[in-house]
Amino acid sequence: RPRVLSGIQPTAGSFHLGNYLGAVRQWVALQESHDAFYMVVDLHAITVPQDPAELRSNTRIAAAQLLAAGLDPERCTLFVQSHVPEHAQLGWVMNCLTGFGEASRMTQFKDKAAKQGADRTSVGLFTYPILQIADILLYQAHQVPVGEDQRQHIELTRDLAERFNSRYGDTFTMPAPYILKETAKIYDLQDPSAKMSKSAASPKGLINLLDEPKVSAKKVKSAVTDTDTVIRYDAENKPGVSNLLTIYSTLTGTSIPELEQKYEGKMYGALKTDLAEVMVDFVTPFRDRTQEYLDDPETLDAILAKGAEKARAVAAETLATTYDRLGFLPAK
Ligand code: AQP
Repeated sequence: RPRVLSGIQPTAGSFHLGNYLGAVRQWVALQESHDAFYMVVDLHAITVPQDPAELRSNTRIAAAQLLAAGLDPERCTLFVQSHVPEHAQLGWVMNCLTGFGEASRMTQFKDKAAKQGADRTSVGLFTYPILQIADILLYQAHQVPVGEDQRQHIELTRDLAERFNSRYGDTFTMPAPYILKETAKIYDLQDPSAKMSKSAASPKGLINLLDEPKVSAKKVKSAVTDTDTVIRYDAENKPGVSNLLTIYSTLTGTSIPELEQKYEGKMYGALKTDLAEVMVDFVTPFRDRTQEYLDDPETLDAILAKGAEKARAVAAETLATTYDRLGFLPAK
């Protein structure tokens, strides 16, 4: 079976709809056909300041949400990144192979650093794409299911795999991004030109899966659309309506043409009211299942411990080969 690897940050507590539709949903599907490794990336989380108690709690909440979304520890390997020290170890190696110039071109870093200001930006945030390279290469992943915002990092990962392999001999599998066109980028409900993001300008545009369902329903109902009246998918000219159609279609499995037909001659209000209901039907059981996992932290921690053990077996082997190729003297 081909291998997939992906990760999600435990920073905000709740996942948002963009995380779910852009990434986690694909993770659930891929565990059926792939040898799948999924992790909660706490090492990435500390690239910005975190409260220790909150980070610990949010890490469990993230794992609980992944299970609630449908990850099955019998079908995939679910773990916490810091439980596998090889990530930081290979991360250092990759830091030494990456050019300062090429790291400086990462647009995610530039965007985040611009929001924070130079004085508040850590070197860790600058090098986080390089840690991501290590995350992927450690597992010899063939595919990396992520949202569109991560594409540039996967390209850098490919460059580094190629560089290492040509310099030191074939060591790493060449990974490819796995990005579904339809859900590659879910947009902010208030500003459909921006991606839905936890650091959005206004919380009104962000659907947090663990919010009270009625809060999410209200956000859907007040989504920004346009002054036209036709319910039609046209990402360029009607980004707000198109985003709602994408969300509706993905959550219900109804195709966009079918939805366009269903809402022919109807007002935007009808679409929003129905989608609000769809949203409530989706988040209500999701929240309940997440809470069930959180109510039993021992079982949750045991799942993560078993996952870390499985992940370490693979990661340690890759790291040992890498160290050997680099010419490190083996520890006796
Ligand atoms: N709006 C989105 N549409 C599609 N996919 C998205 N992802 C994030 N936002 C969208 C995908 O979710 C996965 C996990 O992302 P992360 O843990 O890196 O979270 P993040 O990028 O920190 O989430 P935000 O909200 O985008 O954070 P900020 O505001 O800090 O930039 C990834 O696969 C990502 O592509």
